[in-house]
Amino acid sequence: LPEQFSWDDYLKETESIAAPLHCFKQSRIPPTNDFKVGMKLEARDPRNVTSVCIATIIGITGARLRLRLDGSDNKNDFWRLVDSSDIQPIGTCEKKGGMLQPPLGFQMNASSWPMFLLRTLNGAEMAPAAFFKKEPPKPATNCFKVGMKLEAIDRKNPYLICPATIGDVKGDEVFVTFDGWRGAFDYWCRCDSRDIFPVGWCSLTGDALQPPGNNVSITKSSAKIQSSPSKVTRRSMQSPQKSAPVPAQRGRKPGRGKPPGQSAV
Ligand code: MLZ
Repeated sequence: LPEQFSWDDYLKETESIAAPLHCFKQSRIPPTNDFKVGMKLEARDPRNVTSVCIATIIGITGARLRLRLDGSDNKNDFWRLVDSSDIQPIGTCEKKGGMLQPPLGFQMNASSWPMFLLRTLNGAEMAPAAFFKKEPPKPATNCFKVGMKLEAIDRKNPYLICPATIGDVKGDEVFVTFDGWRGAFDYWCRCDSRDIFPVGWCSLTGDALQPPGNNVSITKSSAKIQSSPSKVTRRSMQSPQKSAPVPAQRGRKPGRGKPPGQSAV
């Protein structure tokens, strides 16, 4: 069996520190996830954020729900924290005077939406209001510093949470770099993004934290053989930028897209 990833060891090996809890828009203690597969709720359509739609819980992972919009296909599932402001109990939209909308890419004729809505809600198991948790407050400032470690959602594979390093800081934004993946999955996000978590989050929620990519695990085993890691080993265990600068990706935004030969899935 492969050795289990340990943040304690990894922080020592990489001589780095974990980003402090107060940097994140996450609750100090992850919210409990009482939801069950099959329950329905209202969710903002990620592809059409002015629409509130009906969603069904397809899966549960840690403090997150895997959601599928009713009337949509199975190719556009998305994940939300139980304390996300993007989800609410069924009936909330109507109470606020709004109307439930068909999802972008509604599979049927638009004229069949009212009947579809009635049918999908008929006899549905609705997620109880008490299961929805209040969104945590925003951090007062962007207090991330380059080199700090964190856990982050891989936006190309959003079910995965992976070890990451702050690669850059600009205003309210941070550049999230994924350890061991040579820049292929890196992205900029706001410091109050719900996609980034403090070190230790997954072990608290029961999520499976992914191990760092190969660029790290290879050097990790060589570090053991050599008893004291060489300079090269140490550097390659840090964030991708510091170790192996990714060749300029012409015509692409920095951090988006992948270097040749590396598959996204
Ligand atoms: N199947 C993919 C997963 C990569 C996940 C990387 N996360 C930062 C691959 O092996 O390319």
